[in-house]
Amino acid sequence: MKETSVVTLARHVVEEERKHPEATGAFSDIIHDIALAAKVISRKVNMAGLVDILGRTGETNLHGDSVQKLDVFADEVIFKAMDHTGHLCCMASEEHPEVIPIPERFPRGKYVLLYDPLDGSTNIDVNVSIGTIFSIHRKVSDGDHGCLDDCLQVGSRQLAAGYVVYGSSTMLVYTSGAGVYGFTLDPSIGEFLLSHPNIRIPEEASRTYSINESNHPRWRPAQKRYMDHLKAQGDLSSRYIGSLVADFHRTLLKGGIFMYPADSKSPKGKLRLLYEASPLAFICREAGGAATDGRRNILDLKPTELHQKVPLYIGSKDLVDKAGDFLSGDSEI
Ligand code: AHM
Ligand code: MG
Repeated sequence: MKETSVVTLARHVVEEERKHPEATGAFSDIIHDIALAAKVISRKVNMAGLVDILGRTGETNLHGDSVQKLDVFADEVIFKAMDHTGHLCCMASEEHPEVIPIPERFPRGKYVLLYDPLDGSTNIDVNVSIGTIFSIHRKVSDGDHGCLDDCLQVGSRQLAAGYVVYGSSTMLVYTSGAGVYGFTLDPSIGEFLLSHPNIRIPEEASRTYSINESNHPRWRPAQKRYMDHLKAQGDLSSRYIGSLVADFHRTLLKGGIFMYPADSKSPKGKLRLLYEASPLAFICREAGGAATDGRRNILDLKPTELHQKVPLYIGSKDLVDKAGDFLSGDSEI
């Protein structure tokens, strides 16, 4: 019989897990539950264009229900998909100021989930791609309940990281430290199907640089010089969506560099280390790319607070390294 060429996310994760005889299946369960949450969020995101018909956020819709903001909805969907499984000791979300405990009525496990439920949500109104980002660590604290120490781990200790981009298709991309795999949601059967096996960031292709150039007046001189350098290369196009997941996804598949530098208004940058920079840096490294804050590897930074911000330079290694050459003299990164 002809071998089937369709690989679902569930099959892929189980086959990967079989390579580790010591694995308990917990990790497969976590990915499966994240994928389920992603499908629910995807369906809701696809309805966002009907907002004028069905009711704006803060209003009551046709059915008499109050309409929730999509990022709050996404946050709740992920929490509720993960809270009862017995695999997590706690969670942390960009939407919550503190560590989110697992409700007492559920068992707790040995993993931690950090997530940005709906990144780039200002783009919802204009039908532009948005995303979800996640990061999984092993619990390091003693005791039954997870705590801040479990969340504030250096990025290189991530067990897995991934994102979902709600674009022209919905895609889930993840790594558990053995290659980066992309799955496209087939909405007709409700399954993520392997569409991008073993993603490697291309060396040379249609590469782009990606940055919000309107911040130029606030950049430091070294950043301005690096931008001039990129433009002078002549072989890079400029693209900026304003949704990190979508900008990163393009950079991963096509090559190039995404930057959100520090500037005079945001001396620590805008993006969050734990929910945005660190998981994407882990994926990028696994795909042969790199990520720094201008000087230091993002994956070596020890977080000191949950919502810590960090400048981000991520993408093709040569371009990220070159940014470092320009910025290394800048003592104020
Ligand atoms: P958010 O988490 O509030 O959505 O903000 C993060 C987003 C990223 O998706 C994107 O890269 C960046 O903010 C865009 O910022 P700006 O509008 O300043 O260019
Ligand atoms: Mg975000």
